[in-house]
Amino acid sequence: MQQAEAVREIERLRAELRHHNHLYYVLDDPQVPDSDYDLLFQRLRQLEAQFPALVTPDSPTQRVGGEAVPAFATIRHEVPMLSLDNVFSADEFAEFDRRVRDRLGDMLGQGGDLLGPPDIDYCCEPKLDGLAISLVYENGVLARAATRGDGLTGEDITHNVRTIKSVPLCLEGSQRPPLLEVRGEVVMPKAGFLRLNEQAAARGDKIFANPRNAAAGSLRQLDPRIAAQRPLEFYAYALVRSDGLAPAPTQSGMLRQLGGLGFRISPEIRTGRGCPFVMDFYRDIQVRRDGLPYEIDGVVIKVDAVRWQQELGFVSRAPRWATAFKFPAQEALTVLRAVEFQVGRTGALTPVARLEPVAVGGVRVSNATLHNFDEIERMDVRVGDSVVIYRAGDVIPKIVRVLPERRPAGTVPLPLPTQCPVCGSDIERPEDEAIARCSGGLFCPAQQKEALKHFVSRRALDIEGLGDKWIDQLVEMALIKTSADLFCLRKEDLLPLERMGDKLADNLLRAVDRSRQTTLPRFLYALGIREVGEATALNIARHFGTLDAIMVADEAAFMQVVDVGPVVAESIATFFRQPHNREVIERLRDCGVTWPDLEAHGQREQPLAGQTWVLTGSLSTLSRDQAKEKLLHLGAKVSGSVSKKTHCVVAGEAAGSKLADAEKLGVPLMDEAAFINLLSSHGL
Ligand code: D41
Repeated sequence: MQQAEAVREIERLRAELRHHNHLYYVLDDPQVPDSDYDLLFQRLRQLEAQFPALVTPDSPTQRVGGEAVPAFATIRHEVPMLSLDNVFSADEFAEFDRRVRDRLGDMLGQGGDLLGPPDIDYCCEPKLDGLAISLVYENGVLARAATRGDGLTGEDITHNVRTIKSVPLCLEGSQRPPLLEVRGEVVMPKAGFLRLNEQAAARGDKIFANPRNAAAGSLRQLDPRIAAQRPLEFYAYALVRSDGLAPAPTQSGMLRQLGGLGFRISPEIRTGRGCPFVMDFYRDIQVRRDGLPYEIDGVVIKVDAVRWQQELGFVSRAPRWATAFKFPAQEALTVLRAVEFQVGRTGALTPVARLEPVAVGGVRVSNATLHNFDEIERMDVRVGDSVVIYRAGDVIPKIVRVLPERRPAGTVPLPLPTQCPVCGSDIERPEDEAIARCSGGLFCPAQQKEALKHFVSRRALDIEGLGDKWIDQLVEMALIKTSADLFCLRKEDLLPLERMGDKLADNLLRAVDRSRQTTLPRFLYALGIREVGEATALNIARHFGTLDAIMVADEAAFMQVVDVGPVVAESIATFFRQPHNREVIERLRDCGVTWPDLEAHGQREQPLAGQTWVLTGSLSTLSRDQAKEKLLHLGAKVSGSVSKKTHCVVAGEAAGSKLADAEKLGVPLMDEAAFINLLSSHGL
């Protein structure tokens, strides 16, 4: 191929990839299947390898993370990065609004007006809890990215920011302004943060206290390949320099302009008039806070008209025309009173902090998690210490910091137990692991209780009414030890329990009886094998079909199951090798626990092999990812767009253009009920 021809094809590929990137990462609306995207990407990579001189820094191939930098350079902000003043209550916001109107009233000569200064239009934005950064584009191409630093100079983090998919490497649209500077927030979405911490915990690595720290830590890497693997997103909120572009007359117009240039803008932003509008916005966002994909710590309220912003100006590096209206704090300072160690189903010891009660974000907190032994050692937390606790949404509060300067005299490092606090068995803690476990196995009453609670839970054998308090009593009175003992319980065993009555005992026994008839996936899940959740249990059941086949399988055989890797395979194989586990299983079968065998599918049985399916709209019983996974299981390809070749479109609630496409092309449609039927007919 001639260079000239390569230039043309490379340009075409880049334009197409940029377009799909924008649809996917900025607009959340992919239009082609991932596989199509991959093909374009590979073709571009191939051409760039063939013609290295044609590689440019704004090519979509340049996001993966290039060379590490030796150290961070400093960058001076041509336009200082301002900070925001805070208000914490409706009254304080009303004062802010009053000040704004008084000032504008004076300046506009309306100060003495009988009606007083008019209501202000405000642009209301969620206050993303991430890191403020600044991006400079030269001739439409990302040239530099910097942290806020002290507002005047920040650190050069261009190498890391290039890896964030929602940061355009090259501006959208036909205009190529010579110079453009955009400010915004880098955040790590909650889901990505949880996944990142789970992976870190599994490896015994340090975990991040919150998504903001995780985002900051990711941007502070010298090696961009690390940042490239972190789930970061960028939301733009200000255009501070734009040579050659007509300036928008309002903040909301500027945000639309940023959207047009290819930036992601928070979909929550609203504009409206006066204090009542702002208060409604604040309360609405506060209510929906836990459901948002990223953490926010308040809202930012900005005078919408740029003309009035200019009239209002700044005081000591903060604009007079904007304020952060914060939610009540999520962090609080309190004192650690004691630490207890709880033993979980698999013997894992979780340190639980007992605290001097304190209000965090409007909720009274007296317990917090310390995660594991590593965390205790890392923080050197001691009884009597002042600690900072953090509570986000519906998750368990955690201790994030110790304040050593407030440590009282005479404290000692927290002794870590070497014996299980419940059964006295030795505690095992492999060298390279953060998690310590009781070695007592099912001899440990704590593990017995947790294993039984799991066994009877709704998604396992579903023994209705057999709640935690009954299990606790039954184990404490030595009436049951293992799940098989449940099926030997008689009425006279139950009646002596505290708060038990004749009728309740009958109901419980009936529920136990009913649970004998179950399914193989439920039974496998109920066994409580480490690493085997519901999805894995289902995959194993479908792969082998019968429990006998599972009980003779080895690690290599388990590795053949969909989504089962070496760690999971080892865990399953180890479980079935233990004689006492085999014994409990035999007893359960003797007690009449039974299920219909499944057809062994292995990996090959794929009824939808060769078909392409499309999902659109939302399903009430499955997430998009779950639905996709199940279709993949059945052998289908799942595509993002409808074409003549599509075999079927599954249309959920509020299905949009894809539904219309399907109708136009005459592609078969399926509603949620029919789809669920199809899945269950294949045991999914
Ligand atoms: O979401 C935010 N964290 C956010 C921060 C936002 N939505 N708007 C902001 N606007 C500004 C001005 C008005 C100064 C352009 C900000 C920030 N500043 C900001 N973030 C960190 C320091 C200042």
